[in-house]
Amino acid sequence: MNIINATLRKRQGLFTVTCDGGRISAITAQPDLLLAKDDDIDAAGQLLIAPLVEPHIHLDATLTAGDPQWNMSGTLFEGIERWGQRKATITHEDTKARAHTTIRMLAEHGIQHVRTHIDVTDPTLGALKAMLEVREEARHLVDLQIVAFPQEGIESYDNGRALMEQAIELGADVVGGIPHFENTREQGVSSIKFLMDLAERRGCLVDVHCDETDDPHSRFLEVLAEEARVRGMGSRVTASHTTAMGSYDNAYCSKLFRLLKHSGINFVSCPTESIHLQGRFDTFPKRRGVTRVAEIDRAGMNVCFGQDSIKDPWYPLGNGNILRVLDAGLHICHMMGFEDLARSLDLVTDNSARTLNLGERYGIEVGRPANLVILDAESDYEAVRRQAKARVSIRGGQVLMTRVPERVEFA
Ligand code: 17E
Ligand code: FE2
Repeated sequence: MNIINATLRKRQGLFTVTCDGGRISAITAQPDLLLAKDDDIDAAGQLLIAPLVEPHIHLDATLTAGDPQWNMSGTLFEGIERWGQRKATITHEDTKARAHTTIRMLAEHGIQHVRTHIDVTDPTLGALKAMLEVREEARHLVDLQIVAFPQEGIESYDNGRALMEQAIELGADVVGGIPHFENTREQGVSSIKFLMDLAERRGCLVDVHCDETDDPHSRFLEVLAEEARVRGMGSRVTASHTTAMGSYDNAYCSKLFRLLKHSGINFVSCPTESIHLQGRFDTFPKRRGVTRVAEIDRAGMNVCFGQDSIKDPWYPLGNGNILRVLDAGLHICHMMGFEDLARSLDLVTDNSARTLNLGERYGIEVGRPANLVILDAESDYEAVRRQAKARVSIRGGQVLMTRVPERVEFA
């Protein structure tokens, strides 16, 4: 199969990308526009990209907002309390149905790689068991990485350590954490040592909800980064949210950034979620409550954007469209200069793939899996400005989804 007349990011001209046996077999520069023949797919000069990536979403909690009660304060902590009420009633089938519906919403928007945080502070590990089945059942749509996420703490939840170990034993891919929620600073620190030991021992990736608060004294990021540095695990470790960094002063941050760079860890920011949940204890002036995305990026470190929630106890909106989060994130993080806009898709494609350690399983290169998306725009800038839709999504060299563009007719 050939995809003709494709614009590729960061390359000049038009290309034909050829897929064979589920892999990309050739990338050929075209001198001119070609006419489609046989089973060619015509990109018509639009962008052909590696799939969009969702690096951070809670698929166990998705589509539960207001059930049984709405989060009225809009804080992270009320979200955790409301989720606790819903968690008491989840069933295997209910969890699977909501996760499958959400994965279809993601796939519709050209996403084919997903990392999901699943709450394992539950003596039955019910949501995790459901999600392990979903990971297999949804394979034709997305590659799913499951994080064992201790929503109510590792040290401050009964049997928290044992539940984390069991979750990895059952087949979770990534070790999670939530040090800022542990009862004491010491527990936060020991939870990070525990989870890094577990990940190192079991050969797992790490993705910690880290300092998701406006409290400038929440400084677990330095602990996570140092553990990653000493163990040489930086590229396998991710710090999610790190919203407290938006409240750290510059003197501390300048010291912190040196360590962060040495550690080589990755960052995920969820800007729509954080602008909603943070700043809740401020009057005016009100903090943005978002980590220093532009500064992390400009310091040469890896940072990407995630959605976090779709209609759950923490965040009532969301629809699976990661370009909506990119749009909001660029605004919120002051990344609207031309150079940022011109490479903005990095934040939802290549940078996210690096966070997920996808390596050679991702990217438009000969020999890599033929997972490709045609976006209805000719550049990153236009894609984000016009909120371009995925027109065709190809997975393993087969068309997975096509979208008929909407047509507007004036009277
Ligand atoms: N749980 C948490 O601790 N933080 C979040 N942002 C969500 C769930 C969505
Ligand atoms: Fe999260």
